[in-house]
Formats: sequence, structure tokens, C-alpha cells
Amino acid sequence: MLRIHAAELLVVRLPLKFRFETSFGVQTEKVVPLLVLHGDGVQGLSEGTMEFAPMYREETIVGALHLLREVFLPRLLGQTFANPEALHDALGSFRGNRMARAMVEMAAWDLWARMLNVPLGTLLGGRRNSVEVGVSLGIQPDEAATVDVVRRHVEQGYRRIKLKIRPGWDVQPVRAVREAFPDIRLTVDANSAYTLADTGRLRALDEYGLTYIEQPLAWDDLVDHATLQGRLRTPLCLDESVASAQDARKGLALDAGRVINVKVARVGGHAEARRVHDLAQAFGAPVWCGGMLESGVGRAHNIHLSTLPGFTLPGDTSSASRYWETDVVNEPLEAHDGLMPVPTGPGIGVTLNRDFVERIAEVQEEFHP
Ligand code: OSB
Ligand code: MG
Repeated sequence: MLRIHAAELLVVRLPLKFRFETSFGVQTEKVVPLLVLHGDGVQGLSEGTMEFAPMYREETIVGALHLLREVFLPRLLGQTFANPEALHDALGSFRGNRMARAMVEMAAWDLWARMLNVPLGTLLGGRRNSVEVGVSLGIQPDEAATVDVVRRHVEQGYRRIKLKIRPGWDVQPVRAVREAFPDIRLTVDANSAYTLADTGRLRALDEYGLTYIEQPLAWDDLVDHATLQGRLRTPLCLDESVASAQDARKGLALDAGRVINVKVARVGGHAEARRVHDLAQAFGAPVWCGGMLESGVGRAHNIHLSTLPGFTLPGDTSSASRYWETDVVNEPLEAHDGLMPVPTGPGIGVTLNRDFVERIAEVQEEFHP
């Protein structure tokens, strides 16, 4: 049984080691909300991946903090649940806000796995001890800088390079990178910056052997993606517009995309992420695990999810040291030759660096029944 005795909310601000530019803006730091659920002698950890401003999807950090403090945690504290799914069901009457609900659900999975003394990946049904990873590279000032940053990451062994693109910065970087590296697995991510009026521009990308084009059209669209897919040879990959297994089913049934980027928090947690994975497998569609510039807590969750067998394309969960001078967890999460080892301890297999986190915390609150 899963008994929730207490909870802690911590919010830290981490400077990013690189400037991350996408079609929706520039990021130089990350605000990371962390949740600790206290059970019987063990603690479960999770990280919120909603952002300061609703640029990727609609959820925000202040919105999530409000829901956790005033709505979700009061429903869970002092209660006992049969398993993480039963705990998640206790929040089932609430609409949307999947990233906020996922914070509770993911911490419950970590807590449950630690209680059972098994790695989370094993509990979810995964069987790998390392997962293949690539990198997501932000928009660079010019083509030379793009080729340069790609070269550095290819040399580190990353198994796929993803370039962020936007209208006016798409064919040029892709052509430059493809000329320099004819054989690498290459993809692009537009974060919803295009419309069907740009079909010609996107069709020009068909020449460069991309594994997929990620989320070219609106964040909440499936229908226009299906129209676009009918006009392109390159597979589309859905990210923003899949918030559930039902969305995945509709997207694949419509041929709105042929690949799915699974982000565990975007779909509301591990149980729903596994349903997206299972559904995609039934359609014969590959999935891969996306990232949201996570700290070590969210990164460890992503690694465990990626051990499921349908994750057949490299994910975005690259080495933590690429992002942070100091991480919030004690264990290094480092890929070698494009393979990220799965932490072997119980649960997500990482522990909070309390000294560091409490020293920099902008929010530190405790909750009791
Ligand atoms: O679209 O996959 C995305 C980061 C923030 C928001 C959206 C996305 C991303 C990334 C970075 O691509 C992936 C990572 O390195 O964690
Ligand atoms: Mg994306």
C-alpha cells in the first residue's frame, strides 16, 4: 500500500551552460519545481516540466504550484492508495493540467518502486540497462556555428542530432550539416512554428534524409499535420499535440505523424506514457523519449521510461553535465558513446543533493495531513 505521510515542494533556479534558442524563444536558465512525497520509510521524487511562461504548452509553474498546494496535495496527504495508478485516479476528476498531475504521479511511482526495492524501469516493464540517446541543439547564429556544434556532439558519440528550426532558418542549417555529415541520423524540430502555407519550404527538407520532422504545425493540431504528412516523404513526429494515449491513437489513425515523442509529464505521468508506448507499438510506430531540459530528477525518470521495448529511436536525454555545472542529484547521469546507463538503485536510482538544493531553494514548503 502507498501511504502519503507528508510532502515537500522545492523550487530551484539553475543556470543553463548553453543558450538554448528555439522557434518560441531563448532560454538561459531553468526554474525547476521538485516534489518529494514521504511514504513508509521512503521518499519519492519528481520534477515539474511546465515552464515559467506557457511557450511550449499551456501549463505554467505558478499554476502548478497553486494546484499542488491548494488542490492536489490536500487530497492525497494522510491517504492510502493501492498503487501509483490508484493515487493518480484520485486526481482523475480534474481537467487538463497534466504536467502538474504528473508531478504527483511520477513521485508516487518512484516511491512505489523504492518500497518494492526495484528500479523504476523494471517496474514499468523495461529490460534495458542502458538507453540510446541523441542531442537537441538550439538555433545557432550561422551555418558554420551549427556545423561546429554538431561536430562536437557527433564526436561525443550521440546517436542522433536534432536541430531546432524556424521559418527562415530551416533548409540552410540542414543542408550545411548534411554536407558535412552525410551519414548521421539527423532530425529537425520546429516547435509549431509553421502552417500549411509553408508546405513548399517543408517539402524542400525531403532532400536531406531526415529521420523525421518534429511538430511543424500548431501545438494543438492533428488534422493539418495529416494533410502535411500526405504531402511529404519525410515522416512527421508528434510532440506538443500528443497529450494522451487517445491523442496518440487519433494522430496515428489519421496519419498525422508516423513517430511519437513521448514526454512523460506532457501526457500526465508514467502510466499514460506507457499507454502511448503500447498504442504506438500496436500501430508499428516507433517512439522515443523527449526532454524538457530536466534536472537530474526528471532526467532519471526519462531514462527509466526509455527502457521500454518500443523506444526504438534515440531520445533527447543527453548527459546532465551538458546542461548544469551542479545538478540537484548526487549521481552523475552521463552518456558514453551515445548510451546512457540506467541508474541501478531502487526507484529512479538517484538521490537529492539536499545541501545544494536547500541552499539555492526559492521555495521550500512542507505539507502535512
Ligand atoms: O520540443 O523537444 C522539445 C526543450 C524544451 C521544450 C521543448 C523541447 C525541448 C528540447 C530539449 O528539445 C530536449 C532536452 O535536451 O531536454
Ligand atoms: Mg519537440
